[in-house]
Amino acid sequence: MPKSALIIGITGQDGSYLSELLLAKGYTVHGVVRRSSSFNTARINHIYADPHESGRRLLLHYGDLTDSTGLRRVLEVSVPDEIYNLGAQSHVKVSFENPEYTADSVAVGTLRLLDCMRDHIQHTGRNVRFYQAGSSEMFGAAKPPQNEETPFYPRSPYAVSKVAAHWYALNYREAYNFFVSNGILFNHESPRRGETFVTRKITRAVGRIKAGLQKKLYLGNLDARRDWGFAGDYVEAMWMMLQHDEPGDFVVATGEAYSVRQFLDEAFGHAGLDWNQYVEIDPQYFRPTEVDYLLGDPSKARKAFGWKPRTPFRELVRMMVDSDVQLALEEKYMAGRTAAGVASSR
Ligand code: NAP
Ligand code: F7E
Repeated sequence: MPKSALIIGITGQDGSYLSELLLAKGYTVHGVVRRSSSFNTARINHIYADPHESGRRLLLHYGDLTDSTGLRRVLEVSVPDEIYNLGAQSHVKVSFENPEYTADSVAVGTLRLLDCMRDHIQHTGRNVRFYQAGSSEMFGAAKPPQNEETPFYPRSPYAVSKVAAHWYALNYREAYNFFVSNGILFNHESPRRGETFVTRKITRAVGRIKAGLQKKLYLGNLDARRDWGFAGDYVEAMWMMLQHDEPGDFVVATGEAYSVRQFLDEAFGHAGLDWNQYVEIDPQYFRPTEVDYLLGDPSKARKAFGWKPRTPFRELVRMMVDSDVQLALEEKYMAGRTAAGVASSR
């Protein structure tokens, strides 16, 4: 029987890659989309099929992690074999501005979803597996390298909320013997990464500076070090975790860390530019409490189900720069067409 999956956070970076992966494996994919006054489905438009078409395997439902009634309804309608909870207010700096909403969607939202699943399993007797999107931010100030045994030391409302979600998930595994796995994923990026995360902010700027659309790039702490991988590789680990014999907690990382400064070297260098001429420091991008150094040890995931990263740092940066150089050229072309349209209408 083909499987069915429910993805909360399907419109995000990871949701889009995971949907592609599951559709390619023959799954029917249900996704939860938030109601928004503007379109928020840009990352999944290429796999979306109109509801009037027959044989669709991607189905979208309105819902929100802050609304348990809606989540319950989506679960009953979609009847999934696997649930992937990727939904979150996922920006660390924003979580200092909106801590309460971050806790509500990330921590309590996970609890709501787990409890909907509990009722669903108990009244249907079905087996449902649950993936929780945990984060290396949970390690925060803990000394690198970090693995599954490293104690959490969260440094932001986002990270504290992810720690709570991690423990809710673990508690549902132990209390009810459910198949619930926590992925502890280190930073993963792609051309679909949100534009306010540092990697994409940099590669977008490289493209726009090259195209003459931007003069400066304002950043915060350039000394922070991160273990950056490719999102396409990391969604495979999520899926593998739910196919494994036993549920558990697994670190997913590359085992290499680079500073923001090194990311700048690589990204601007690839475009033939010197970042020192364009980058300025703006203190508004500093965080009240920073996470200095994240470096993951993914050996448990490798041993348990054979996952390993495929995309090295350099290739990742180049992929993102190439994509954003192209995007900026399209942006410039469209701006030119609009300007020409305005001139000819006068
Ligand atoms: P992302 O691009 O920010 O996507 C987040 C998704 O969650 C979007 O679909 C968003 O919807 C949705 N969402 C936000 N608030 C919601 C709410 N209240 N109810 C339902 N959905 C909501 O994040 P990502 O990079 O794909 O990451 C996926 C998950 O992994 C997140 O939980 C993130 O915290 C976690 N994570 C990410 C990384 C990383 O490096 N990328 C590392 C570790 C963990 P809209 O499109 O409408 O905003
Ligand atoms: O920051 C520094 C910043 O926002 C990385 C999320 O996906 O990964 C992500 O969280 C570093 C930090 O990612 C700017 O201070 C400097 O040290 O790209 P980021 P993050 O905070 O690591 C984890 C694993 C998640 O789970 C999260 O959901 O870069 N930095 N200057 C800057 N960061 C930003 N955003 N903007 C700057 O201008």
